[in-house]
Amino acid sequence: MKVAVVGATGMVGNVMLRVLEERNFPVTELIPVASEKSVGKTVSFKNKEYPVVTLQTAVDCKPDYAIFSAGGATSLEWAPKFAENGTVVIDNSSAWRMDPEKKLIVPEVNGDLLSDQDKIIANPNCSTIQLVMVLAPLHKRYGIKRVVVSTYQSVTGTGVKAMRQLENERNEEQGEMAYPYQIDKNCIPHCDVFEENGYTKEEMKLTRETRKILDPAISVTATAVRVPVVGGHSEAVNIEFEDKDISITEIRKILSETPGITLKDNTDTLTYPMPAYAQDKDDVFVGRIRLDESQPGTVNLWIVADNLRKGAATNAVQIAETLLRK
Ligand code: 2RA
Repeated sequence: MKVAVVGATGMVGNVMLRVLEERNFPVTELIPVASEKSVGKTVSFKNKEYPVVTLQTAVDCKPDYAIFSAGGATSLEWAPKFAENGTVVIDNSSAWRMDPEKKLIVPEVNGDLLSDQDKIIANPNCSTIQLVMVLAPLHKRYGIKRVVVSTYQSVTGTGVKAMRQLENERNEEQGEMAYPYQIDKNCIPHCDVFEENGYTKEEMKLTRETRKILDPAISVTATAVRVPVVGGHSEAVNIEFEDKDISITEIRKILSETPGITLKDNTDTLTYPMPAYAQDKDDVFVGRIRLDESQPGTVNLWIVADNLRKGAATNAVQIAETLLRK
């Protein structure tokens, strides 16, 4: 398989290369793509050095797959060019997610929708992926009416500049600011840009993408917060079900038996998910499962996942793996 990784030198692109290696995806030729300033550099993959090339060169190579993590503008312009050449594009930007003609896929949730006719496939936003991984099996069993989610998002979701800002602040050094405010010892209720309705794009992604993936009838409202951690995103989730006869024991059983989910839920042993322990892992971790005592048929729970792995790179590679099995 010829595989192009567009954005290969970026934070997510680097993780994509590692995941392709770890999962032994059948890459016979890697085509790393990055910005003009990186052309000519090399990236290491399976103990071999591959030269970084331009987007046009990569299109001309007619790869079997092109996995993008290079921003929406690049994807909107170049994904169709790859697709016209017969390449299957899996895009990690938001460019195609809400396109009614494009599929928005979490393999464990709706991977069965994929077909060999799909040429541009959208990878959901990281905070959406970990959320729907947990909602999907519960929606199937009880029917979900409404979801209220508050996120606690790692600075890695913003990128290298944000990580540098956090490190500089911790070392009491000056440097470029990725955020309008200090991030260390702080929480910033602002991920991405604000929309007319007072929500941020990040918050509306959770609403729009969850409804597209699971069910447009589900009501979703979100608050997305940036926090000074690096291991992954955390989410406090309140789920109101259509079926009011819910059982915490059954919910725990359903989640523990769902592929891709690890249950960490025992307050007697202080067992619950945390981003410092989710880092570099591919599962979605769930705990703090408890009835919402203020409302029948409603549960609270806590979800943590590495936003660079299952939240981006691993999910994208799993989409490619799913297509290989078709
Ligand atoms: C963030 N989910 O965390 C967004 C993009 N990676 O900022």
